[in-house]
Amino acid sequence: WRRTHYTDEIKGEMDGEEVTVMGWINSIRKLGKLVFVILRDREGMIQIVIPKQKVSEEVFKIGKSLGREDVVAVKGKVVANEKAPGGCEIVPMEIKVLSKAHSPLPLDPSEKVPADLDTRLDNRFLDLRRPKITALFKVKSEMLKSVRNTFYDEGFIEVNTPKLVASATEGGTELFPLSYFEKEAFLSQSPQLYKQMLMAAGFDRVFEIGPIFRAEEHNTRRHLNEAVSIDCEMSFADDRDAMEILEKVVHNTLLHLKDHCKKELEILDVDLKIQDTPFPRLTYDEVVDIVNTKGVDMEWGEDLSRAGEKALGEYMEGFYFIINWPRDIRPFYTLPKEEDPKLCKAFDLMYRDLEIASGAQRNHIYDLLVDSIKRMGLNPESFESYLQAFKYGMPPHAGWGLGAERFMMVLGRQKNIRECILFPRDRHRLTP
Ligand code: ATP
Ligand code: AMO
Repeated sequence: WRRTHYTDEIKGEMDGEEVTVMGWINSIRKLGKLVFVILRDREGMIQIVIPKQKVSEEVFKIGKSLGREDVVAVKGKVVANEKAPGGCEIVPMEIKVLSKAHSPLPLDPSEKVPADLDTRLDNRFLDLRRPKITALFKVKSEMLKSVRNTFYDEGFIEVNTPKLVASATEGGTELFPLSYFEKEAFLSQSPQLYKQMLMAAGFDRVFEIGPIFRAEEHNTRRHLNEAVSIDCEMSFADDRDAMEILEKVVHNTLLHLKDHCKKELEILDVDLKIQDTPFPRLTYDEVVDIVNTKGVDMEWGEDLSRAGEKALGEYMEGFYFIINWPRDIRPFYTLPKEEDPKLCKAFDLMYRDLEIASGAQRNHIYDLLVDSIKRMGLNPESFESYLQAFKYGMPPHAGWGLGAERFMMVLGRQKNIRECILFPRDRHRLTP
C-alpha cells in the first residue's frame, strides 16, 4: 500500500478516482447500516462513508470495529457529495488497521473536550495532533525557512558552535552546570563568544539557529529553560547595520508567512499585519519617560521591569527598537558610545511589551574589552581563549540574537511561550 494523497488534496472534481489515504480516526459515528468516519492526517480531514450495501462484508466489519485514534489506511473511490464536509468523501474498497489505539484517550485530539495546559503538555504527542497546534509548528517551520533564506540572500554562512562550554556569556546566574570528565562545564546560554571568534576567523557574516540553555528559576509565560536562538554576527558593520538585517529578517518572514501559510494562519485565526521598515526607534531616555508617565517608577540606569515593559506595550504598537542603552546594564562585549561612554551601542527589538531580540555593536579592541570584563566584576582569565581572538586582527563587528519561540509568540499570537515549542523545558518540566 502506498499513500496517494493527503486528505486536503482530495476534491469533488476527483469524483470516481481511486485514492489511498492514511491517518488517524478523528471521530466515528456508527449507525445501523452506515458508518461515518472522519480521517485525519497532517494536512486535514476527510469523511470516509461506509454503507453496508455498497462495501464488502469484510470492509463493513472493519468499519464497525474502528475506534478513535486508530491508525488506518483506506483505499477507496472519491465521491463528490455536497453534504460531506469539504464537498467530497471516500467510499472504501479496502481498509487496513495499522495500529489500534487504547481507550480511554488521555486527551481528546478532536478538540471537543478542552484540556488544561499541563494535561496537554503531559500528552504532547496527542496534543500535537490537533490541527490548531500542528498549524503553529508548520508556521514555525516556514518562519525558520524564511529566516534562513534572508540570511543566505544577505551573504551569511550557517555555522554550528559548541553547546558544551566553559564560561558564561550573559551573566553568571543562569547557567546549567554539568561535569565534563574532571572539569566543570556548562550548557551554552548563547553562541555569543563563538560567533565573535568567527569574525576573527574572517567568516565575515555568520548565522546559527540552535538551542540555548538558561537556568531561569521562575516560571513565566515568556521564559523557557531550553529555547532556540536565531543568532547572527557580521564584520565591518555597526549596530545600525545589524538592526537593518534584523528588520529584513522580520519583514521578510511576515511576507513569506502571508504567502505560504494562508491555511495555517486561518486555522490559527491570525491576521498578520505586514509592518513596513524601518521600525520605530525609541531611545532608552524616551523609554524612561514613557514608563514614568504611565505611572511605573523607573530610574535612569535600571533595566526595564516587567511592569515597565507592560507600560511601554500600552504605548507602542507593533515592532520597535530600543536604542542608546546605559552601558552598565548591557553585557561586557557591548561597545560603549564614543561620544557618551555612559551609553552603548546595544539595541533590543520589542513587539509591544515583549522583548524578542537583543544585539549590539561589539567591543572589538582588546584592551577596552579586558577593561569591560573587569568593570563587570568578571575575571578576564576565564575568557582567555575568547580574548585571544582579539589580539591578532579582529574587525569591528555587530550582531544579535532573536528568540525563535518569542518570535513565534508574536507571529502566532500566543500568550504562553510553551505553546511555541514542541516539548517545553520549564522549571517543573523535564518530560516528555
Ligand atoms: P535578556 O536576557 O536580554 O534580559 P530576556 O527577554 O530574558 O532577555 P529579561 O531581562 O531576562 O529579558 O526579562 C525581561 C523582564 O522579565 C525583566 O523585567 C525581568 O525582571 C523579568 N524576568 C526575567 N527573568 C524572569 C524570571 N525568570 N521570572 C520572572 N521575571 C523575570
Ligand atoms: P539575550 O540574552 O537577550 O541576548 O537573548 C536573546 C534573545 O533570546 C531569547 N531568549 C529567550 N527565549 C525564551 N526563553 C528564555 N529563557 C530566553 N532567554 C533569551 C529572547 C532574547 O531577546 N548574546 C546576546 C545576543 C546578541 O547580542 O547577539 C543574547 O543572548 O528573545
